[in-house]
Amino acid sequence: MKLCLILGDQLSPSLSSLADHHTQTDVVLMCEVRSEATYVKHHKKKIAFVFSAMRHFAKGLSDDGYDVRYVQYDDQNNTGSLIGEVGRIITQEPITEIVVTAPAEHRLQTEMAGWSLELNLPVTIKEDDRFLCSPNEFSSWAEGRKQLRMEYFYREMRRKYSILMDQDGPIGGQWNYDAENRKPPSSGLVVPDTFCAQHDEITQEVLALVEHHFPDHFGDLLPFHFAISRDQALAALDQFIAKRLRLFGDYQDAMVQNEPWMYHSHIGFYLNCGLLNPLECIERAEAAYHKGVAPLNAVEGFIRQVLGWREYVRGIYWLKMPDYKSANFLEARRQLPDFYWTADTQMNCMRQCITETKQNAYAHHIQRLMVLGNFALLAGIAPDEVNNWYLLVYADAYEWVELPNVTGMVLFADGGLLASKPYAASGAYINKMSNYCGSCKYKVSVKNGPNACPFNYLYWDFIGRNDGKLRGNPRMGFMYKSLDRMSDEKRDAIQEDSRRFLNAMDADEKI
Ligand code: FAD
Ligand code: DLZ
Ligand code: SF4
Repeated sequence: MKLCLILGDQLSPSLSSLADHHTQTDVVLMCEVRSEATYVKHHKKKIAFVFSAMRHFAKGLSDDGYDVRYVQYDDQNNTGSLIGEVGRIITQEPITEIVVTAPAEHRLQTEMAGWSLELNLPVTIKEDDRFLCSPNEFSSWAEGRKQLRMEYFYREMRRKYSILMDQDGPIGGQWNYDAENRKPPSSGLVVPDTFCAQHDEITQEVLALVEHHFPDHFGDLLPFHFAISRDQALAALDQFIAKRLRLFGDYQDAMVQNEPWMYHSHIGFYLNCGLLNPLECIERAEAAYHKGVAPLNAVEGFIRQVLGWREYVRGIYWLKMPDYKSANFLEARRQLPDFYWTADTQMNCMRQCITETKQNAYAHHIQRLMVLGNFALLAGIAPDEVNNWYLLVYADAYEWVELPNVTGMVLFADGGLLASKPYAASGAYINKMSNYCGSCKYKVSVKNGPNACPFNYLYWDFIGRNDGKLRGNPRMGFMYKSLDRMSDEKRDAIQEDSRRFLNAMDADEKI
């Protein structure tokens, strides 16, 4: 009798561990365990989402004739860990082999490598073939290359899957339409609502359970509207394609006060736990282009995120772990300020993005990168602290995708493996791409002094502080020329403002 263990982010009917499953003789095990729910203190909405999606998936398997053993979180006999639950079932059933699809996170793969010895049973770990590029394929692509640029990887993937191709070349003649995708928000945008699922009894039970067992976890549990089944996730995808894809490209980088969802797809939650598979999302978007539902800049932009960035960051993760986790090229050591948890800051952009993160377990890419991440980079916050925050606050967060985005893209902590230069920016960028600055206590046009936008002086302080590490970067030459041209008084003012601001932040004063 085989035991197939299915994890909370493996909710796909096509899962490799189910491939040779005999419903008459084999069993499936799924368990809600303390170890997974608390290895970081996940946002309440994320736990509710994963548990509800797991319960719905298990029910679907049972309806299809699988023998599913489902361990609920508050089951009296729940041991609280995956190995504990596997250990418990093998004492009750004549299990001869354990099969599992490779976990997506390194910590769990390492743990599982020891299971066979600990449990005294063969444990087969199958490749996770839900991704479009395997770790081996990525490592062959990376071999011998000086730089691992996403753009070249993405072109290979376009060719491999024949997506948006016109014979050997890209449809429209260009691989990338990003230059058209940087429109600031125009006033009067009417952003369509995001997908809102109704609760059923299973979700109601899970919500009560999360409220009871995780009261001190970050974030608002209600309102809860995530899709929790494959059918609902497909409906969310279709709604994106019909209503938002058309303007996805134009407003991809735009941020608007009290508009958390903008024209993004909000499918990361569903892709990462297996309710959607990446190729079906790509193919539906491509079909929308051919039917004239959405223009090429939008469709190519969306496909680049899923076929390019998503697969690329996973490739980097498996290529570079475990060392990647301790990377700290810029030697950033500061603690994460408390306002990342409370949103209690006078910086309106930060307050907006943190408040929306608390409410929705979601923020879109530019909020994550150019507001929340940019601040952490400029203020020199330690990579461990920043990674912990990102891994727990977003409902789509798993280490394989979170870590390269934070350590590589946001913090430049890998020294430039993923990004060719730090994504550091002053208040001018945030002002251009959002309407946040109009409602801020600070003045984005002021460069120094107590009323100045902190991003302005922190930006130059960051450049000056990291001179030894960044001056040699060819893409930073212009910045260092500008710094060199500054008067001593100007440089002193930047340093003084930054010192005052960061000291106040470290002392937990409201800034
Ligand atoms: P859309 O903007 O609609 O994009 C469509 C899809 O493309 C996403 O669902 C996602 O699957 C993929 N995608 C887009 N950008 C990226 C990227 N940079 N890396 C990987 N996939 C991408 N994404 C996660 O899935 N989990 C994370 O934990 C996560 N952490 C991030 C942390 C930081 C600091 C940054 C800058 C980005 C992070 N991202 C993460 C990438 C991206 O921000 C999210 O995928 C996206 O915001 C999810 O919202 P969406 O589904 O509306 O995406
Ligand atoms: C995210 C998550 C949570 C909150 N809880 C569980 C759980 O109780 N049981 C489970 O099997 N999986 C859970 N998950 C998803 C796992 O953390 C995920 O499978 C690993 O991090 C590997 O990516
Ligand atoms: Fe953010 Fe500065 Fe604009 Fe305020 S002025 S919202 S701190 S960028």
